[in-house]
Amino acid sequence: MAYKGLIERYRQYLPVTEKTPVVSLLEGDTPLIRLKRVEEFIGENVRVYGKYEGLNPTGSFKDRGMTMAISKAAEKGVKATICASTGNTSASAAAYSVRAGMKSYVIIPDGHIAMGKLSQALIHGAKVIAVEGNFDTALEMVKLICENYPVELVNSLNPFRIEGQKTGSFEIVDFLGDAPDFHCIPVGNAGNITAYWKGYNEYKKSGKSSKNPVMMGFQAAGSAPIVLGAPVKNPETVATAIRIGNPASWKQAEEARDSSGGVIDMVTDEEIIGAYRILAGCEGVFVEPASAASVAGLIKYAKKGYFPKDREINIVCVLTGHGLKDPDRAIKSVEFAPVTVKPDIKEIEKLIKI
Ligand code: AN7
Repeated sequence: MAYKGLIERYRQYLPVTEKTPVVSLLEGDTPLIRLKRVEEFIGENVRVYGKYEGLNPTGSFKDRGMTMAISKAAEKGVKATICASTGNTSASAAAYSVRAGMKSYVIIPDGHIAMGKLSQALIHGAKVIAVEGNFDTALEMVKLICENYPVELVNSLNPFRIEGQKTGSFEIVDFLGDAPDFHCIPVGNAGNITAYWKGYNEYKKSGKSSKNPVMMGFQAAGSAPIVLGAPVKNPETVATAIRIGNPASWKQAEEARDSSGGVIDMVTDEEIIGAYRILAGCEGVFVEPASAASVAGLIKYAKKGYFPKDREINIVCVLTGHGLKDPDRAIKSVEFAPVTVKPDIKEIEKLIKI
């Protein structure tokens, strides 16, 4: 049967009824790609998979939550949505809102949004407001607006976002036949780790899996409030998507870590860019820097000897967003620029070494 989006596929696990007008762009159903070159860093007993969420309609995992949030908003008769965003939420909110005939407002930290994401919010017709300050300031502003205006909050504080995003776990279990042993994921506002953990637990309860994975969340070193145990006033990282100093789902992320026996740790920008280049340059998988935090964390923990050697294990890394979101970073991350030559075949032949 033709794929109809994640709400239709997982309807029985989601808070929707026949009355919910489903707003979908056929999100979800993303591939789990075996990452054999990454496995070389880990060990022969390990299979590593990347859940390539960059293949969602707006290029990130946010679409999973947004199809739910906007469908439920449409059910209520909402006319306008608002979010604070490091970029991907705004791209997704703008696309799904316009599809549902709603206005969308997005508040972003001035000067720290990757070009691809900003272009999406604008072309989908969102009213984009840049505030001086970071994501955390933007989210505070959004919460205040929501107290005073009839506008729907579509950040992951909206519980329907988490409901939609938990389907990522369902897809992983459906593909592997059981939950993986370890689940590595970037952590920013901590909605996604919360959602995956909820999904794994619900699937286990319904008998679809026999175990839960150990949850391993990774923040960027310059934006690691959960690791440090205190909000970070001026978060900094090349991974602008996770440049967040005071995550909304902080407690839930700690809960996922503690009840799975996992970790929330940090990776440096250097480690993030290293993993970013391995994924694109060795695996053919182009992700945005924040997404590479999951693989950077995996490599860091493999080096420490964290993973068992005495049995076969499956590890899933969530690759949360597409590399084309942030083309500037890709160009800055490589040594070679295009070489310009005269239109002379000899000139070109000099550069080709086969
Ligand atoms: C590619 O768009 O917070 O821990 O406003 O875009 O659920 O916040 C994005 C977050 C990881 C972190 N990877 O997820 C936003 C925003 C990518 C992201 C995260 C984000 P959460």
